[in-house]
Amino acid sequence: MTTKTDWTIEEVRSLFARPFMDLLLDAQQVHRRHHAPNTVQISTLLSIKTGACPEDCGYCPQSVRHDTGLAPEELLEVDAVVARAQAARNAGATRFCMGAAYRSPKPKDLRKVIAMISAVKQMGLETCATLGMLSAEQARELKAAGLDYYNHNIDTSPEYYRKVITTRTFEDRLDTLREVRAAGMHVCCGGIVGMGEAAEDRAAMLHALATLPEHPQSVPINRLVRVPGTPLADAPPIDPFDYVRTIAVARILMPRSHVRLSAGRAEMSDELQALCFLAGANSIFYGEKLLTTGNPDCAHDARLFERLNLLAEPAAAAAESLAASA
Ligand code: SAM
Ligand code: DTB
Ligand code: SF4
Repeated sequence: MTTKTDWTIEEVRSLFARPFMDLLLDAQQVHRRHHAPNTVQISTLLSIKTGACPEDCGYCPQSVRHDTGLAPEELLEVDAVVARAQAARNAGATRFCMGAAYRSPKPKDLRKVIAMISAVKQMGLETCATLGMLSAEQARELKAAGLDYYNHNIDTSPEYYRKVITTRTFEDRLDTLREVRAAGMHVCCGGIVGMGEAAEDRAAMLHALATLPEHPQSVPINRLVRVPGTPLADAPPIDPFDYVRTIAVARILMPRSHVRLSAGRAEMSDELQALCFLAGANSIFYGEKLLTTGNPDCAHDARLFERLNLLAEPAAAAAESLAASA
């Protein structure tokens, strides 16, 4: 069965305009047609190279241009990454995502990252990396090393993008996404809300994602973590219900994708997260840290899963749902 990729912006706007309860009911029904109910895919993040990034992304604590007090760290050693992946697997994660504060990876660093990917893959974990812009050749090398997913977010609408980042363009992001698809890797691509964008920008962001040649297999919807020292430190927080609406519309537009309740969970109540799961979110980042900022502690998340009768999705089930969507 093919998945609709020709959504019009009017269709997206009219989903956002629906009464909240109707939208949630529809999103949950779409969710149940395509995914096992009550199951959530679990990824753990690790920053393998931290800070001192030359890009000027207004939201990011790792940009060299913002004084956030973050201590930069060189690329980690392979053994250290393997130890962290082992701990993530023991804690119940099925996917391990390695993030680096690069504009794009340098050849020497890429060789080391490739060794990390092969080692993590051999442990039976799904692998994901986010390393900035890639050439076609780099994407092929990562695929050959065993990389399952590449995370590269469009972050916001094409129009709002240039107000948040000036050192690269929205089209640069699309170019890398094309290379990742061409290399045969799964795409993890979403964005951030709560950056002072208008409701129209959220509609345009989801429209851009849902009209890619293929829906990203994984769609992280981050709620901005407002880090002091970044230009967006004082951005007005998004209404929590508008965050839930964004999740619900993403679920309806991209029915087979995993929609991830991503950054920002540390500031969300358990009740708000439950509403997000009802709206069709079925993936989270698990572990006490995202890349440089905090995430709910594991015991709290385990208890939340218990209270909501949620189960961790086995890696195999994630693979099956991907195969069904192919
Ligand atoms: N440097 C690479 C890049 O930009 O693609 C990879 C790492 S970058 C930190 C990965 C993603 O983290 C960004 O695209 C953005 O969506 C997200 N991110 C960064 N800072 C954030 C923040 N303060 N709140 C929410 N999401 C954030
Ligand atoms: C994504 O969409 N969110 C993650 C992951 N992909 C790499 C990163 C969130 C970063 C939040 C800010 C920080 O911890 O530095
Ligand atoms: Fe660098 Fe990525 Fe942060 Fe932008 S989002 S400053 S590219 S680490």
